Amino acid sequence: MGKTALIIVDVQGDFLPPDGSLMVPAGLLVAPTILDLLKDQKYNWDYVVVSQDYHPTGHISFASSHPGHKVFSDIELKDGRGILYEQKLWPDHCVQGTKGCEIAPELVAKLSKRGDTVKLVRKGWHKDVEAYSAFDGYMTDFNNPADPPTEIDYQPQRKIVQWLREQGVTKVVVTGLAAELCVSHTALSAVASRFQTAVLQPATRALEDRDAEEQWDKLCAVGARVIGRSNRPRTLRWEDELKQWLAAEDAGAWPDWKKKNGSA
Ligand code: VGL
Ligand code: ZN
Repeated sequence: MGKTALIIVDVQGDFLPPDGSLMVPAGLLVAPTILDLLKDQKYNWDYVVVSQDYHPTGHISFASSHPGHKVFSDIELKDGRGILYEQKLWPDHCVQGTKGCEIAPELVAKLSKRGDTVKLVRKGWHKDVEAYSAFDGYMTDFNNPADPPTEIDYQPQRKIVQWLREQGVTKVVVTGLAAELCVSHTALSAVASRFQTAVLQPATRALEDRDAEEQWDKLCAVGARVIGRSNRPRTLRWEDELKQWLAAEDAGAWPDWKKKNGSA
């Protein structure tokens, strides 16, 4: 049986009430649920990966870096890699060294006891590169984090995927903030790297619920599982649904056609 990893995305001051600059309205509900997940022996996480949005001042995603453009507007940009893309402009948030960048202290207290089985991933660290997926960050020690690299990494996913594979991880469960942005992008990366992937909806919250629903549909379409989806009829408590998914030999995250082609 493969190993499991719990991924905790961006549970940081600036995404949390009461005064986060990019506050997820019900964000405070996420940390207690994640703490329960970590405490409960029945889930038995082999590894935990914690992501941290980690921007320098003047980051390309900040509206304040583009005078004349409003917060939450979309703008076409060329990033530090020369890639043209559409950026939604955010208020300044998760600036390195600020309070708003800090991971929720109750999570830090619990996670810091896990030794080598917890890793930190910091993303969006380069001034001119946006990153939503936890797989696009640099991986470091949770208890003794290293400074960011100096050069852009053109294939950041490789190292994280390789590390997870080396540990024997086959299943990942994604939780945290914000549901429709960094959580869903992280889950999409996990599917693309062929991990059996679940999002645990009760352990995420969205900036906009409707946008999250759209992302969950997309994730289901590529073979991920959305556990505990709140607007669907349910026959199982999400705790039991999660337990069953974790126990399944083939949790079916990768589309069936892969198997038919004999390449799974
Ligand atoms: C996020 C917007 C900008 C997130 C990060 O963590 O979901 N959203 N940066
Ligand atoms: Zn950000």
